[in-house]
Amino acid sequence: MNQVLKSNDLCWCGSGRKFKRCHKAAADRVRPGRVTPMRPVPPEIPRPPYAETGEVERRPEPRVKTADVLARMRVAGRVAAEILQVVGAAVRPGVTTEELDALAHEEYLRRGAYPSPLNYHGYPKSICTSVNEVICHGIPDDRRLADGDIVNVDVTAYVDGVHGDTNATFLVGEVDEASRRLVQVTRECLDLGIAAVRPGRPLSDIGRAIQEHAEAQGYGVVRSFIGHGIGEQFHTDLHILHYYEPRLTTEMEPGMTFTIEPMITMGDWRHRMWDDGWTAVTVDLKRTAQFEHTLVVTGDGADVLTDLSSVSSALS
Ligand code: EYL
Ligand code: CO
Ligand code: CO
Repeated sequence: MNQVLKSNDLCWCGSGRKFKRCHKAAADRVRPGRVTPMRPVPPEIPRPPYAETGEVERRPEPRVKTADVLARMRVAGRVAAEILQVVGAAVRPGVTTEELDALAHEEYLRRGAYPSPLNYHGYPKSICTSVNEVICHGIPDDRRLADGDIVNVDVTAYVDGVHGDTNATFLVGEVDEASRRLVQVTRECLDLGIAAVRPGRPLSDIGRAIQEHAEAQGYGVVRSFIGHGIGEQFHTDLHILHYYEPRLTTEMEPGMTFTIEPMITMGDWRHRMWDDGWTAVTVDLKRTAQFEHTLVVTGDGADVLTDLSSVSSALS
């Protein structure tokens, strides 16, 4: 389509600007594809309450978890991390996001896990796959990943009554330097957010660390989608902002569990929703990346529950 014009050619519109600085993003933009019906989960796999109806009822849930809940969350976190690793290894040019979903679905079932996204508020798939300008909640479909794309894969596993939620952005084939830098800085934003976790400190420390780094690198921080408390429910009322909000004075306490999942943009951080009601894209169609971990606040920092390389996970 747009392959007639190379990135550095003058744009067809007569602006006098290079194609890549003008209409390239619009020509390349991700479009809604064909979505297959929900995949079944065998009855022997325990399901969260919303699995049948798609309706999510919030129940009160302690922010500080019991040792029993925490032990189960370590398992759910590790399962989610393993599935993310398997799916990430399958990312390559030519694969459809639907095929990644099918692979993920199989990997959940193999581990006795229910895919938490499936039928959550009616969401139709077992993972989210968010390509290029898609900020989050992209629905796996028949679009083939193309050389040069970036794709975020978001996995949440429900195991033994608790959820573990993690995501990462993967490079598809040869990716341009600017996008690779976006992905790297986004990973650093998550790491800095985690490093800001400390008992007795306000939750606002997390967003401040993330926003300072992102903006110093010339990037935007998405405001409309946030991290969240997690445990027996996929989302609890604990809100984790990725930008500085001084009114977020809630103190972090040992045993609290939540996700940090910054979405960082090359341009405008504001989003538009596709007509499907799920897929959020950047308003300027510039690329965006995201990384996510589930963690528990410890006596002196954070313990990441969805990190395969962490010592605690290895020993649990
Ligand atoms: C399903 C529900 C609107 C996820 C997360 C999948 C998507 C759009 C309603 C948050 C909210 C994942 O925490 C999440 N990801 O890290 N909804 C989610 N859905 C969905
Ligand atoms: Co997630
Ligand atoms: Co999440």
